[in-house]
Amino acid sequence: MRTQVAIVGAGPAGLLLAHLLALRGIDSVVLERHTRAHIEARIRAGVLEQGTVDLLTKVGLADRLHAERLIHHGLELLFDGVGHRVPLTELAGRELTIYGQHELVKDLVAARLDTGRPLLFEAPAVAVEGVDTDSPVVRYVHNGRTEELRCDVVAGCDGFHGVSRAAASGLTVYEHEYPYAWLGVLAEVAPSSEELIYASHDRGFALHSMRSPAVTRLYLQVRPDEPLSEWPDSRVWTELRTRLDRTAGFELADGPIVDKAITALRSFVVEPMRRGRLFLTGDAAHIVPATGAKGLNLAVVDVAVLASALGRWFADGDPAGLESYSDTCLSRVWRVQHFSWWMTSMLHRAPDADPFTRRLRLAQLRYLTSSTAAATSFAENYVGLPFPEGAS
Ligand code: RFL
Ligand code: PHB
Repeated sequence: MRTQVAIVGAGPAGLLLAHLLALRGIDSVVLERHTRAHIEARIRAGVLEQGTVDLLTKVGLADRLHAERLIHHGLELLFDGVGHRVPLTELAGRELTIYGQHELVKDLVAARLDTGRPLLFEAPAVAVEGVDTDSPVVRYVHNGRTEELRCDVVAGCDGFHGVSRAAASGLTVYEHEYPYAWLGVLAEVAPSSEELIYASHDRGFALHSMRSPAVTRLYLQVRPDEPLSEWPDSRVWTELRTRLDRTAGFELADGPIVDKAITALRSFVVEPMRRGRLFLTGDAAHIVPATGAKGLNLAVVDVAVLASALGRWFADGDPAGLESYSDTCLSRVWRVQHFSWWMTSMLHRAPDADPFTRRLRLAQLRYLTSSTAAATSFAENYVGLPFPEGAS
């Protein structure tokens, strides 16, 4: 098989890239290791920046999103038993959308299949070769046979555990591990608050989020090595009640837990996000801790920049966009990396933290919730900085 762009991975990055390329008349083949059912059921992100929604709308992928999403204009920071609302839209002029990543993936898969262009499930890429030549090859397994996909360009959209990053020798890796992880649950119960609640408690961080008027998404800070078996549903609810407790007016409703998983928090960046004809996007190139709700939004910016650069290159051979791809994306990635690290450090309790560090975190929370200047800076980052030029 031969195509213009071989896309490894049918997560949000790979599927959106395929769509943006098709709009420019560029052929691609998408290879996905899992089944359609698996990727459409994988519970992950829930918060979309307005820039992300604007792009999805512009390219015709947001009909169901607009019908089903929840729009948020603020969030709550809870500490010392008192909630403080941050009016995000009032401060930063943009709104946020709550729409499950797996719902978006369903929309993207349907749009791709509608075009009749190739999207292969259960087709894991096993090697990406020849990225320093002008005719790279992706080897993949499909129906028990190893196949070759020849192309002009490879887009590595295969997430943190994918294979494409390994094909790019000479990258510099920047990494930071956190001494905690998130236990996330999805519960069939109406949200107990209209907005997200980020809670900093002496027992650790907790987050109250949602997916719809009938589904709540909740997270608890846990140890990275903690087995899921230590968290029966009853313990999850008790711990959430403790950490989300406040002096006045909040009752956490519980309901059946339909998904439960522990996810490590990690900061990770490779530089550059390119090697020859291989371009890395989204989680394949960078991971941010989930506290700032930014991973999916970053992936969307990467593929918007890449699609536009590939459009210019295939149309008239202009390499300028491809040459600046990595720098353009990394500039945003590092801003978001800092924001996510800062928000994570402010809200989590490190297991070995001394009383001095705890006081610093509290001082930061008090400043953020009492100074308009501090809250505005937070809001500007949380709602998402404007997309870079050339991302469309
Ligand atoms: P993905 O989604 O991991 O997709 C990669 C795809 O590649 C496939 N794959 C392969 N396919 C073929 N051959 C191979 N060898 C392959 N190896 C892997 C995989 O099966 C998969 O289908 O990466 P992508 O597209 O870059 O998207 C990134 C986002 O998924 C990620 O950044 C977000 O989920 C992060 N994130 C959040 N981001 C937000 O913007 N807002 C949020 O509210 C938010 N909350 C979260 C999150 C991530 C979380 N977890 C579980 C990591 C909350 C959580 C708990
Ligand atoms: C979610 O709803 O999954 C979510 C919300 C906010 C975050 C992370 C995840 O910061």
